[in-house]
Amino acid sequence: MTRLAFRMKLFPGCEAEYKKRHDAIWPELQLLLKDSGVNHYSIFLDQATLSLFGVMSVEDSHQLDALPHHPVMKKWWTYMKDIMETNEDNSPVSIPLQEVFYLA
Ligand code: RM4
Repeated sequence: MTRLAFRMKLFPGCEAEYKKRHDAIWPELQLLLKDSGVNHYSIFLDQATLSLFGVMSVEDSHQLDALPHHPVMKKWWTYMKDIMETNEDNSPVSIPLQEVFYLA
């Protein structure tokens, strides 16, 4: 099991919409993430900077390699691109974070 964390960026004024879309996350995306070995996935918002901090446990990080190519993931990223910073392929700009402390 590995813990992964990353930072993304929300556009100003999109805080409520971001929360609303995640409260109604598509069941097929939930299933895809679970099937990819993702557990305990949280996204925290820093309201001062609009940074989004994603934190997750994964059984094997290589299981995530196929995710960006999956139609459901691509559809979600396209759906989200109007409210957050994205790359050319619509995936969110995602900066990996280094773990410096963990208390189990
Ligand atoms: C985020 C972003 C991430 C996705 C979560 C569910 O806004 O699109 O890539 O894993 O939603």
